[in-house]
Amino acid sequence: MVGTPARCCAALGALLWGCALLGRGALALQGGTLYPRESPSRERKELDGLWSFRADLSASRRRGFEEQWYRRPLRESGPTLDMPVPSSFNDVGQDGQLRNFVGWVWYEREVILPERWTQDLRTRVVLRVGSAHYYAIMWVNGVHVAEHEGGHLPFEADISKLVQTGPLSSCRVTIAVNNTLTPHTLPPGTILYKTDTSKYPKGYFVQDINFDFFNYAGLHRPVLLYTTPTAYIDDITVTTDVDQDTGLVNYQIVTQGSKHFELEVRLLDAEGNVVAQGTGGRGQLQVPNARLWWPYLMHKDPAYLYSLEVRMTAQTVMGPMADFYTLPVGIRTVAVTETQFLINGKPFYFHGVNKHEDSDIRGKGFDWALLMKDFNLLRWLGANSFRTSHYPYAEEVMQLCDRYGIVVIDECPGVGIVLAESFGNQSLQHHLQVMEELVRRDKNHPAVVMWSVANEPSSALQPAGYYFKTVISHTKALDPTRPVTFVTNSNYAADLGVPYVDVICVNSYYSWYHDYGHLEVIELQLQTQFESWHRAYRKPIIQSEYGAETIAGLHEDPPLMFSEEYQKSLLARYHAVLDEKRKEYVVGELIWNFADFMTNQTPQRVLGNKKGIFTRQRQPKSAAFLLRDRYWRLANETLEPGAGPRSLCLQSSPLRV
Ligand code: GCB
Repeated sequence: MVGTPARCCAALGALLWGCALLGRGALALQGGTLYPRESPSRERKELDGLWSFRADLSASRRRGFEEQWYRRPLRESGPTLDMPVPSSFNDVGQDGQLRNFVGWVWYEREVILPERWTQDLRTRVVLRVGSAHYYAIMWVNGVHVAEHEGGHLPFEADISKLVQTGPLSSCRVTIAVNNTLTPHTLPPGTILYKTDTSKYPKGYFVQDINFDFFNYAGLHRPVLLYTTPTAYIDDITVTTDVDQDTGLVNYQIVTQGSKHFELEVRLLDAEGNVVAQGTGGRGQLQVPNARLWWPYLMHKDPAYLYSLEVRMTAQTVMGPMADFYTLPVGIRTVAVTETQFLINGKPFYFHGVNKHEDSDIRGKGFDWALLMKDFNLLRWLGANSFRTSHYPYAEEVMQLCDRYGIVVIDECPGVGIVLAESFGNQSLQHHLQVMEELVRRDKNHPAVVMWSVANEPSSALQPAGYYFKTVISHTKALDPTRPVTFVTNSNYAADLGVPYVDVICVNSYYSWYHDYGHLEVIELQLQTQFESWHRAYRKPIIQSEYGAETIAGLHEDPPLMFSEEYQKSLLARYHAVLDEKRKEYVVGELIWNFADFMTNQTPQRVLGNKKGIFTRQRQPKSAAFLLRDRYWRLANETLEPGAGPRSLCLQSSPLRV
């Protein structure tokens, strides 16, 4: 538990926006963040559904704290709305004020707990939030249990003591969420007060941001309760290697709750046969004739997963206990040379997309149907990879990537770092903490092959060199097994961060933001871009964004901007150069963007960003078919002759769902 209500309110008294932002959230981060899975020793209870909700519309946005709304059921302190969880709150209602609301919103849910959870003192009950954007404070039965900064990573609180105090079998979960962004949050933002009273009412302010997606807010991912025994497996770290035909699985296990325990680990293949076993908190399992985890379309049997079963048996003052946790494990290696990105020692070419977590009504709210649609589209397209532009995606997304062999560049929310004050120590410390949380959450996913610490920062600013050197070396220390990058749009000669990356990821929008309307300049400009970067750094390069705004159904030939023809021509011209350079040192291309997505309202955006090859409703524009032909052709080149799946790749419906 973190702090007391009294402390919490004292801290809140001093601020209007973004709560304390004093790193107190770090207290909620101790320990591992293993995804809550059911096992013979663990249960789950999902709290998805309708929650009570209220936006604090008071001028100070602090009324909820002043009146201590968390102390009593929310309905007793004023009117409430029904709000779905998970979902952004912005687009659910008919109220324009809520869509653009900035400040604290309050969520509350009463939960009935199984009797065993409240009576059995050998049970540990944990409350876990998948994502609350941006700053969250959580209470159970009016008691402050956790605080977390950052909208895209999970946090949790052990609430056993609170729910095991008496015969009560219900608990009231209250979560206050603040979407305010400041120069020191990730992503950063600024609150602009408009003080000219001839133009704006008193107290008028807007949230300013330097990134191109709508700052959706709320409880975006599942909230759940889960149990473990009080002596439990807290964290598992797996790294893998390959020695000829033998797969090496290195494991490290952290436990809590007892000093007297034993650990047994077993590695099972997909048919459930035990292929290796060991004991103790760390060790190496050797798997003869290992089946490797290969990316989708790189092998006839991609995404092979083993299961690592961990069993802890402990002696405690309350008697013997056992905890079980099963982790999917893919055996694969990743390496980078001056010109190549290697997976399992073979050159891998990223032909994929950039995505957003974004859809109608639910905004950034997690949704299984949308997720499956997106994965089906990715596989239809022949995409073998995506970047989690511009923040970590839901854990369930990463699990599907493991399962389908979709390779991931895992990006933190470091987008829009453009102001000098966002390169200071406060921002840097928070950025380091976010990388810790991200690596802790995603380190065991075979699909994750590279970390991206930022997108398009002002990396030519003087402090950027030290800043990125520090963030990147910290990330490498957290995870020495994966390359690290950030995505740049700076000039190659001025960029101070790129010296520290393993792979250069470059965004460019030739013939869109520059020389717009002039498709004929693309080839020359793109060649110059690649040659300049490679000459300067001798590192592999990924074209991490390129694209054109396209209104579905708008046709113009010869191509004019915003038409489907223009998007196709622009892409095709990029592809001509990519086809030359991928023979040398270009190791990937990621289209901007998979689907249209919502942004702030600006004169440049027509109901959001329309650079998707699919509409926001996931219907294809013409460019989707162009890209599909290309990706399947690229995949077909990669497959070894005689490997069989060439024909699989050429089938019009190549999916085995
Ligand atoms: C970029 C950004 C991305 C934008 C995109 C665009 O360079 O990385 O977030 O949405 O350009 O469409 O302008």
